[in-house]
Amino acid sequence: MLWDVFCRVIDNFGDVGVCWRLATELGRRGQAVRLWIDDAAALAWMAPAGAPGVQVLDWTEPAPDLPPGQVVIEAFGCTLPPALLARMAGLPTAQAPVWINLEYLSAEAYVARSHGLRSPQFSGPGAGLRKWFYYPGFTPDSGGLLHAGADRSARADAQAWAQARGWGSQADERAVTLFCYPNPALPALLAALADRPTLLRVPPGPVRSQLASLALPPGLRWVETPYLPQADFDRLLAGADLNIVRGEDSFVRAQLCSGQPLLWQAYPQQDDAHLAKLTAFLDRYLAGWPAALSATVRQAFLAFNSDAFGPLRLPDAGRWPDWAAAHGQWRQQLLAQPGLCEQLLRFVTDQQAAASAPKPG
Ligand code: TRH
Repeated sequence: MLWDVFCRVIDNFGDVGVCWRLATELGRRGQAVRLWIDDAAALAWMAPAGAPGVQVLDWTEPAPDLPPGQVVIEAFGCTLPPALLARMAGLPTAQAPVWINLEYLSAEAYVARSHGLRSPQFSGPGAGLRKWFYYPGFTPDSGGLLHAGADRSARADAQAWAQARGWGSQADERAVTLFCYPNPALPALLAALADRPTLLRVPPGPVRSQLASLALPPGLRWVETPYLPQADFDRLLAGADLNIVRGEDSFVRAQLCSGQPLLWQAYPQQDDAHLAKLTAFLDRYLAGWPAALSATVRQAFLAFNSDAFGPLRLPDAGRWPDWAAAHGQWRQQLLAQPGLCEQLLRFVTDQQAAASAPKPG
């Protein structure tokens, strides 16, 4: 099938990162994908080699007036070009593309309620069409998670890879990825990490200037990692002892590519909406964890996302194996569920079959 995926970059790299993963995973499954993107700059380092089956196209205004593919994905409600909608609406129902709005990830209860809902269009250039809401999520009643990269790199291979790049940890050091937004809790985090020698691997971003402005506690050191292709970024996560991640895509990769724990800084939203997202995630993630570990980790996540919850502490160094074991069980639980791409393909096939089935009467 031919898929048109539309992506508008709001800020940072999550919009393009998620769309690129989706496109490459579809391509790997034999689908043809046109990825329309309004700002492809980040793909120069995220995807320098491209991917089989994926064509990247400039989403200019007005967008090129081409016949649509069989599936049209509107990532994160980015609003499709009016001319494309008009073309789609002009097709007989059985030939109209399956139009999907791929939503942001959340663990909140509305995801299961809203996943797969239909939105008939009554006005505008797409009048007569229907759009489907597709919600990624952590549970079987959601649209699932993109599994891409989960099996890319075993921990030992990823560690050897980091060593070869000059970012290896020494024998007694633990390795921590630090990919977060500037964060008032950073000094407390560094203090909490200082109970053992620790190497921080820090990708590009404003947190580097914050780090540079702080006096590092003894035993901590940091190295800068460059912008990496997405597959190498996954490797960076796979080889670390703790991944401090942000936004959406690195947050998911830290759960699927690594059996070692994570700490997440949610993308800050107005009215603290991200805190509801965070607590919904923690309720699922920490379910069944030993009580003391769960309480410490919950507190660490909360304090890392809002100074209302400080101070930030981490599990003691001796508890890290338990922390990793509990995280590893969550990871296995996620990997046992069908991935987003597999579910999405089934969803599309079902909608196509329903659209071309003879109508009763
Ligand atoms: O960059 P993010 O903060 O992205 C966002 C966006 O701000 C978006 O608007 C918001 O809606 C969303 O978060 C919730 O964090 P995220 O989602 O982790 O995206 C980072 C992407 O960049 C991810 O796909 C991994 C990729 N990446 C690399 O491939 N190589 C690298 O070296 C680095 C640093 C990142």
